Amino acid sequence: MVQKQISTNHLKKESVLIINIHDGYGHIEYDQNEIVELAKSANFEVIKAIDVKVVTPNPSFYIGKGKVDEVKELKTILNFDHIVINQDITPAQEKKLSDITKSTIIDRTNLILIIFSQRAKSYEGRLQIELAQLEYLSTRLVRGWTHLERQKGGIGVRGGPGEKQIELDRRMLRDRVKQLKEKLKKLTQQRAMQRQRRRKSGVFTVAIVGYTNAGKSTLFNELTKHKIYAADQLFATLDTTSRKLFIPPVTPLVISDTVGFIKNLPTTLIESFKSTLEESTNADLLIHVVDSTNEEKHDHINQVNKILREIDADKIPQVLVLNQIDKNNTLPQKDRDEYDRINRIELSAKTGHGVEFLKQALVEYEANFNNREKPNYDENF
Ligand SMILES: Nc1nc2c(ncn2[C@@H]2O[C@H](COP(=O)(O)OP(=O)(O)OP(=O)(O)O)[C@@H](O)[C@H]2O)c(=O)[nH]1
Ligand SMILES: [Mg+2]
Repeated sequence: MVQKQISTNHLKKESVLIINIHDGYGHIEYDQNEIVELAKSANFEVIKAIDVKVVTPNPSFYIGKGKVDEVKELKTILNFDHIVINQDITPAQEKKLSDITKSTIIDRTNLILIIFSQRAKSYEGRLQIELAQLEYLSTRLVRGWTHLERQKGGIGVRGGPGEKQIELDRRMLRDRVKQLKEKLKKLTQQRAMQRQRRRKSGVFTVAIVGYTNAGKSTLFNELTKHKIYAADQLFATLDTTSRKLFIPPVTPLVISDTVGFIKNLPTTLIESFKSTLEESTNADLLIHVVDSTNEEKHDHINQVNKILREIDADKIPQVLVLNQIDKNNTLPQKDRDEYDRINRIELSAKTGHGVEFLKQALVEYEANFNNREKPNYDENF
């Protein structure tokens, strides 16, 4: 039994072997670069990535027996700490694979949970990630939750507490889940009240949404001259930040930077982060940011729209922002739809080129939204 625990704030980087699953016909469910980026974003050192063909999953290990032997051999040579697998495998397969390779197994959901737990800064964010982790653990009965309690933020605990211990853990887990849900409910109500106040005052609210690492925070910073952490890593932003934005001479609005989306965002996370995601659901306009240089950009756009549908935000007007045009040296551009609304902008959040088109779009949407004589706001408010 492997007793090793995945710590989430590594002083010394822990190392991982990545197993990329594909079906042998060039079809891969997940982008291979993405799983490497996810592992790096979780602060792991990626020692090696191997491609493994799986046509029919092996019931015991998910990957075939021959591959299991290869991984065992790699373990003796490379001595990595954990195995990251770009599939969500069953708890039973995970346990068998872990025992035979003497490594902790981190599936895609667990990896995303680890990143979220490292990033959560706000009180609400921490409650949300703890809830998501516990919901994830509750499906994996062999894991000892009490260990998690001792090491806050830790996840992926292996080890075999006795039956009694598991029962005890289960009860504690249920109690804690209940407690967390109650605390989060209160916070959600507070947020709803804040939004209601905003609505009453007729403030136009805009949410910047998009795939992780598209450049949402960079764009938010460029628009608001704020300094949110923006970095070349997945899920750099976890907590929603809202700022008032005055576009001279008249438009006052509230703009929010939000958590990034990813393909098949684990449902435990969607559930737990509902109130954060609701910041988008309740916006009057969405700025959907895409990294225009990413080969997977069409898939990313579809994935983001899919999640927006899941959180009932798909009816909100959207401006698609194709970001990072500086990388291709192309010129900023704006397009309008059949109602003459700006619906697509090519810009660079980094250099600021084309951001004036976005500001123009915001002014127009806001004017439409309020459809009223606008008061003369002081530019320097
Ligand atoms: N060259 C170039 N790089 C950009 C541009 N916009 C963002 N980036 C870079 O892309 C990376 C991700 O940017 P962020 O603003 O953190 O992206 P995000 O969408 O907020 O990402 P998450 O919060 O992790 O979901 C950073 O390294 C930015 O410097 C751009 O217009 N041009
Ligand atoms: Mg961000």
